[in-house]
Amino acid sequence: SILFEIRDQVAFITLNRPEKMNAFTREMALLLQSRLDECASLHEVRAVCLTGAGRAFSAGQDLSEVVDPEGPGMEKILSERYNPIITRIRNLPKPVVASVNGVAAGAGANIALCCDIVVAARSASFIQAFSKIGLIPDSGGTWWLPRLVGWQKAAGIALLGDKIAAENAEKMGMIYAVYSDQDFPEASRALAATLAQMPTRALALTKHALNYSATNTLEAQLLLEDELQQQAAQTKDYAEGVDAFLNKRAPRFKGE
Ligand code: LHQ
Repeated sequence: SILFEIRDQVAFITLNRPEKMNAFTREMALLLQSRLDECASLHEVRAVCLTGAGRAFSAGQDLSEVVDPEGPGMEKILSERYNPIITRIRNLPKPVVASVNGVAAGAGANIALCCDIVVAARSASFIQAFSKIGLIPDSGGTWWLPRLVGWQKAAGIALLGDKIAAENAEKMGMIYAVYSDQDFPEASRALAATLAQMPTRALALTKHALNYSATNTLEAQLLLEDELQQQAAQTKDYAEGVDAFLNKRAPRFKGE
């Protein structure tokens, strides 16, 4: 249900249950967690690209599973399946691109939104489908939405559960970029490949700083930047970047 392939130092993770719009079964959610762990530990992986097979990115939790009387109650679903996916993506010391090929609904939308850079095909869309079935936006949705699009848009999107077309999502700052359906596969692959050739440790430290910016005071953030910058300045990639600049040549970063 999940494909995994490493190419050009990018780990491509493809949600692969296209006949059910890549809706997450328990097995799939746990498998995604372990693939993300692999991405964190494999030295050769310097960027991650998360996408879906077929016409959806993901329709979120498989709803046929939650009506199973033998299945888990609500008290376990988020803590066991989705919350660990979100924290893994945020704590992964490498950039994660959500390459949203089609509709992203429910937890599927919010897994996309927590990625570092979210890009989408023009025909893709985002649906906070939760209110339609009597739930609340989970998997970090209530945290990200007001930060990404502001309070009013966030409230409207969360309460109404409207379908937001990719171009609209881009205009309101929910996602980074939209590509035509034709350009999308190559453009999103190239974006991940570009990130994989960049100074990986500096990107990880940038990600760390952004994570803290949401809750830090300015003073605390300035201290954190100071500390992280000293770490960045000790990397080989920093020495390479400065040397390449001074010698007017292209840098060759190794992620070290
Ligand atoms: C599905 C699903 C799906 C099963 C499409 N499940 N089969 C947290 C805590 C606890 C419990 C619940 O969950 C959560 C987290 C969540 O994610 S809650 C939100 C769950 N997701 C939704 O409510 C979205 C449900 N899906 C849809 O609204 C539509 O399917 C979308 C808008 C995604 C796509 O619509 P269409 O393009 O019209 O496709 P479709 O509806 O015809 O779907 C194709 C097939 O996929 C169909 O199966 P079938 O056997 O009839 O061909 C759907 O039943 C199945 N499918 N989503 N979540």
